[in-house]
Amino acid sequence: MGGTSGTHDAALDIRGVRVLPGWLDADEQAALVARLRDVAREAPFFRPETPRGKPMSVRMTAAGRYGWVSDRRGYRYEPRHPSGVPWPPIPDEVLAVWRAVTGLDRAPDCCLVNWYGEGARMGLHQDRDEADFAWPVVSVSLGDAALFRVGGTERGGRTASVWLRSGDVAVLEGESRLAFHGIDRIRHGSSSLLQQGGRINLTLRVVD
Ligand code: MD3
Ligand code: FE
Repeated sequence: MGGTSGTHDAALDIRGVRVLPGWLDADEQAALVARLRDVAREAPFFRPETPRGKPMSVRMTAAGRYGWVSDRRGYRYEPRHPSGVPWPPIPDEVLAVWRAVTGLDRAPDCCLVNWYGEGARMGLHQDRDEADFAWPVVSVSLGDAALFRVGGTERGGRTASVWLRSGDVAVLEGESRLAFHGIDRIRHGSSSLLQQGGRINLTLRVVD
């Protein structure tokens, strides 16, 4: 997958985040979307609430041993979808991306699926609900382009931005693992990959 096709651009480094533009070709992207439809059939997208009860603009679901959820009880990993069903397994095609870009034998525990419709965004935050920050995080972008912003490990520091496009893969490891990051906006309608439009981001993490 990806690296074998030889058609993608050279990796770029943005504040320690390794971005692999065009890692997935169009057929690979379409295959992933088909697998994600299967996931969403078993574990439907839902709109999490912040602990203060504000609905998030991003819709979410997950696959794997854990999914990330947020509601008035706080942010946390859970072994089940809010409906009570276990999360479906992470699709093999997704695991293959993780193995190819990390070289790790250890599989991720969680494939968070974020779906950004028109106007959805994600504010600057750190990912720190996992037990061991030595494991990398891998992100796969599908559908509309997104303006991704990443800073340092302190809130309020200098940030840099890059457009993530469909098929791009980002690897967060080392110093970038605890960087503040977010999605400022989506270029709605910039891709026709998703029937419903918008952007899907897969975030692969080792949780415990
Ligand atoms: C940088 N998602 O789900 S993925 C998230 O595009 C999240 O949906 C964004 O941030 C999205 O938590 C960004 C890229 C990403 C993921 C984890 C990171 C960037 C990261 C962890 C550390 C630094
Ligand atoms: Fe994050």
